[in-house]
Amino acid sequence: MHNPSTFHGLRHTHLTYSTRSFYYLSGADFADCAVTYDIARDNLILWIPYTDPRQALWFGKTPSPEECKSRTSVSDVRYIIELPRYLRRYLSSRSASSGSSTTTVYILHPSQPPPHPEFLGSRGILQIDTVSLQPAMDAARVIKSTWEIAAIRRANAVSSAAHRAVLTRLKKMTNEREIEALFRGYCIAVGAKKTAYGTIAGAGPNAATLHYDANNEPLAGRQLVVLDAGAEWSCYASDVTRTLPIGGKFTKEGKAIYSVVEKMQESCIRAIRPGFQFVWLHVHAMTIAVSELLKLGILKGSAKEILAAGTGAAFFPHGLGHHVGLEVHDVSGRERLMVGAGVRVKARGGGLGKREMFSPEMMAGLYRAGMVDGRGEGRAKLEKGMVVTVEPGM
Ligand SMILES: [Mn+2]
Repeated sequence: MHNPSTFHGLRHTHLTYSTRSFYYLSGADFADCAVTYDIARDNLILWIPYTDPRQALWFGKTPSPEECKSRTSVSDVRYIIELPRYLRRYLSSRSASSGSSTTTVYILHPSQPPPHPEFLGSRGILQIDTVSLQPAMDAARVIKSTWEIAAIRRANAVSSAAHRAVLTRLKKMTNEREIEALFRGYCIAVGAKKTAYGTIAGAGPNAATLHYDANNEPLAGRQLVVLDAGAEWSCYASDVTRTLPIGGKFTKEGKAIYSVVEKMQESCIRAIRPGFQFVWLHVHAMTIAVSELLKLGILKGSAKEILAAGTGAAFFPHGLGHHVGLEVHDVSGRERLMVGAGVRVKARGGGLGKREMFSPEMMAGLYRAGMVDGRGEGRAKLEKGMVVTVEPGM
């Protein structure tokens, strides 16, 4: 697998998708590397570029093989110029030991073939499989190791502290952009140079746009601000969203809605455990939303009827959560977390990738399908080692 030069590229593209998997396998987050894994010998080798001294004058040094070895758990680190010879030897030894003239090399992406495949091909028949590795990588990435969980916890700790730093300064701020600046400045100052996604600081009606990112409107005359912002630590993401009262105090109405969301969140966090279908938690959150909105008099009628009609989706239209890992919306493994067959909706415009929106029809369908008892089939069950967000909203 090859790590292209644009490691710090856009999220939600194939490019970053595969560079994140590259980091997952190799622990290297700099450009122009390759990684090979010999399954039979359990031999994982990181191939790194040699930095010419003239190049180092401008861009600094890339890590040496010794440095890479000391901070990753790969079997070996070598210069990438030796890779073609390694592959050639590998292919000859494979065809000698298996007695077959065909050897398959699995790569993650068709645009990242091994170097000089035509030359390698002359040693036997080289088959390049570009489809099998991705699902295997996703299945591995969806279950986090203790090291990965520690990195995510660290990212979370930075995000939480940065959120609190915003809260203590909020009364003195006049524009959404000051919130973003303080949040990001705080993260950088403590060593989390990058955020896991574009910071969302939406005041007043802007808070209702799920992926608002302009962050440049005045706070004056507005009651609440939604801050959805998370730091990244060692390439691992965090995702924290809070609603804050701009003047320092909630109004009676603001507090009432805030409390509904808080109740949904706390209850889901209490209920979450391995073996549960995550989508059940979504229905659970919706059930609380409907009963609380009935108490407030915002909805009228019977909870059962409202749930069966899916009306709650008008208030809580997004999915309860997603996997978090090397990407803020991390890979799902074999089954998606929130939706089963036939209930997948793409965001309008597509620019933000697939977002799981829950229309009233879908919500009603889930409810009718008996998801409320958590035993419905065909949707992803939570497993030990998965890291997911629990983020109801209203
Ligand atoms: Mn999120």
